Amino acid sequence: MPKTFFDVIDAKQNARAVIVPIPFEKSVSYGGGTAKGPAAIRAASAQVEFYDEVLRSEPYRVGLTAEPLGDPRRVSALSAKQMIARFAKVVGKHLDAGRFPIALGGEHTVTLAPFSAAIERFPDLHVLHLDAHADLRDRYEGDPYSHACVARRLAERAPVVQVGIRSYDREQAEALPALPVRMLHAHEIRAGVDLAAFAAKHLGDPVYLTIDLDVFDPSIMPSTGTPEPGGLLWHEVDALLAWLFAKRNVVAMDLVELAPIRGLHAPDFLAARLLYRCLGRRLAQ
Ligand SMILES: [Mn+2]
Repeated sequence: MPKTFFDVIDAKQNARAVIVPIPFEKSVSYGGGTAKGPAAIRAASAQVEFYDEVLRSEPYRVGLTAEPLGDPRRVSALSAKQMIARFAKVVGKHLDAGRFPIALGGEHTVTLAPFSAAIERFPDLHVLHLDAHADLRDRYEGDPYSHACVARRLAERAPVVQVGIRSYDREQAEALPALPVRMLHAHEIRAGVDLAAFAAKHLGDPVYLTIDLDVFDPSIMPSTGTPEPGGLLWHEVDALLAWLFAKRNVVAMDLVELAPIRGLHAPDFLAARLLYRCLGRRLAQ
């Protein structure tokens, strides 16, 4: 068995966190490949040191388990509604067992599965959404379940705080004032607006966290379907996560939109490292 933190850190009986791969890819708008994201993160996770130098601990020791990787073709053959229903049930089962679920996409639409499970159990849920894109379209090419509409679907059910945004159209800009959405642009962060202070002011509790990996700058995260220049860097995102997990009750999260590029390992490793850091920060609570 390969030495991966998906495999090695398997404590099914008393696991406090669970990784739920959802290799679903349906509504590609530019580059594809997100169905291969979970497998690439698992492969990269074999290289992650179990000792976290920031947290000064070995997060895996508190117990981590994972659902099977799943077959990308079979999962992607589901309709979005079927995918949401199936994986909401899987995530709900783990929430009821007291575990912290992290779903791995797949395209951003997969967020609606763990989010649905979470808000059924935490009706007062708030969303923190890290992304380059606002994803606030009501429909995209006629599809309300397109990855380009995910934040709009979330905002129908919970207040949303968006961070790192640097791409949306006029229709979304005009819809924004009427939506329960607070947006912090990437250029405002670069101009010195403090991420944690913004979140502290606008983000309620408990929290669902969704991270579209294209929130990172393409220089460190080129492996996404729709990269945008001017993104966030590793320590900026980690500082926000440090604040978040210390100050809010994060009940579930996802990491989506990794579209691995063959032979380019650094972005896959970034995703694996981010996953491990989130687990460590959550389980240290
Ligand atoms: Mn995005």
